[in-house]
Amino acid sequence: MTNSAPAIFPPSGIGDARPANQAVLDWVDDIATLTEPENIFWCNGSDQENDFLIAESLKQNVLIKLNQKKVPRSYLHRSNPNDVARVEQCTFVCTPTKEEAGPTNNWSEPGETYAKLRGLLKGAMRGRTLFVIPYMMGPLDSTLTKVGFEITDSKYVVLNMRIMTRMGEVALKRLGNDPNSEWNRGVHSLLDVSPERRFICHFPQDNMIISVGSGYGGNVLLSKKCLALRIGSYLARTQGWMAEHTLILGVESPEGRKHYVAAAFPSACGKTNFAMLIPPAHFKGWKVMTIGDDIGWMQIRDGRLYAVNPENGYFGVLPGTSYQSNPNAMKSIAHDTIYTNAAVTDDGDVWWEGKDGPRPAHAIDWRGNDWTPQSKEKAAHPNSRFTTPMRNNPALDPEVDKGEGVPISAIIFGGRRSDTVPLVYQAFDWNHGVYLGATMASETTAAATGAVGKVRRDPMAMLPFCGYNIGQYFQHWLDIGKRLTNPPLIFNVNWFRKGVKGQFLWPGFGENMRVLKWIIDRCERTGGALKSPIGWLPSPHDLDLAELDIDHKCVAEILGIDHEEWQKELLETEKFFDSLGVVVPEELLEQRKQLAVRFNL
Ligand code: OXD
Ligand code: MN
Repeated sequence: MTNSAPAIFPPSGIGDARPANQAVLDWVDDIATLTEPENIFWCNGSDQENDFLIAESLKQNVLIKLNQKKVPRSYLHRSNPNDVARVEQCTFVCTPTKEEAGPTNNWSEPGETYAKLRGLLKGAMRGRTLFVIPYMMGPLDSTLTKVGFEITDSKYVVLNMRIMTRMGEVALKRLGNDPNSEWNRGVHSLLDVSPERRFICHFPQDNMIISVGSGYGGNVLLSKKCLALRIGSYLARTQGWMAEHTLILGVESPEGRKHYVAAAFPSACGKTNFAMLIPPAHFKGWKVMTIGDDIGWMQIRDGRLYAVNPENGYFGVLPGTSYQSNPNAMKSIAHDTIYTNAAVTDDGDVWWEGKDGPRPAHAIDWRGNDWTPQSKEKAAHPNSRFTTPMRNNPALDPEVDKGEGVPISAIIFGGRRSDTVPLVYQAFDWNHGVYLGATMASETTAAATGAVGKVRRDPMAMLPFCGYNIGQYFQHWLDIGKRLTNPPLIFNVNWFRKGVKGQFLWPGFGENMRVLKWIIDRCERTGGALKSPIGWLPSPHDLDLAELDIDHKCVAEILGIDHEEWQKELLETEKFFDSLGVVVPEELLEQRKQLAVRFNL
């Protein structure tokens, strides 16, 4: 089924959009000679091409038809059950030396790795179609925008890339004919979708990605984690900009004053929900609008940071998404969406745990088996996903295509922490903020294979995505700060703190507007705060809690700092910095020392 990818033969006028750039043609020739496909399909991203690929995918069971009245022009894909999440243990940064990849990346020597991958790719596309996808990351007229080409033998990848990137003619135009222009080479092959032959390899110096053995989005939509973050962060450092795992949202007051904030949370910690937040009734006239839900590319202009969203769609987590948690996401995915590893109800609708309404009495689960509420297994995989165009989002910010980007007033770091970390606090300055980002931690989720719920340090939510040495990455943040005359304020948030009885202390979702409002007040220099050892903390009356049904004790608890917990936290950050070795910049060690002093330790 999804493990095989038989060749398809398009009618003329489809699949023949050869680019003019000789460097691309030569590279495709090389990969085609190696992989020996049945035919080559040059994608142009047109509607006609998309319809053809959907029809073929339905024939070959790569897509499953849904009830078109319930979810128009939407389809389900079931991935191989061994292939449902990002695989960090199979992800490599292949720099000439191990030091360049640094202590947080798996490293493998480029020469040997190319040889191994070429061995795996030899004849890998026999009997299959080789698709060439030209795509562009970033708005049409942005100086940050990058062009990439992905070669793949998966129709699912082509269909998803069309949603997630600006694909086709625009990318070819942007690239032009100069054989020396900068563009990313990405090669993907399903091979036999075997975990033993699954490698996601990045060659930053060559602007090259090779991903084999997987069909899961995060491993194979090479535009996203591979180019926009891993290779992107490498390019960003050498070119003086930033590629970050951040949502970007705009927030407008009833008076029409607008701020943009970027927020870095690890995978499956609510970036999409925050980016699409609908303010509660109490905040009449306030609007939150989305620039992006996962990745921000930022550059300095006039001493400020300006951000663009390089993507064109959302690849979000389904479980827990509902009209209650995220109405804008629900409206976005109501049509023209690809669902991956969701369940299907008897009337052909998609279903996942946490969707509105009662659980269906019967469904077909994500593996294709019968499911009832009595089943032990989940109906949808915990990392089941939607791929949907950003233009479906009713809260899309009007500036989303603006090439120069939007000015960032605040950067927010956040993770899933049951204890220790208060609801929100503000760093004293940029370098302190970099320390907050560098030491942030979060409980792991189903977005990557491995244990769920384990606290791990995830600096700037970039642990799995920083394409070079993490120490140099920290230094890059510090260096950017030196170039900013009007830097964003930096905050840390934690929606997930629990009380003694294990209950969440904060309602989250739309109510996070109250925290966002305090952040905006701080940016406008109107919000009150208390100086604490960890940073500026709101007191309960600095937060607008009107019309919120919350126990005052919970508010005090969620804003509280427990000295014992912070003593432990300081030890953990020391261990973390020690584990990174000599690469941690002196400035961050100093920040840690000062924090200890503020706690009288
Ligand atoms: C994602 C992730 O898919 O971070 O965005 O895993
Ligand atoms: Mn992400």
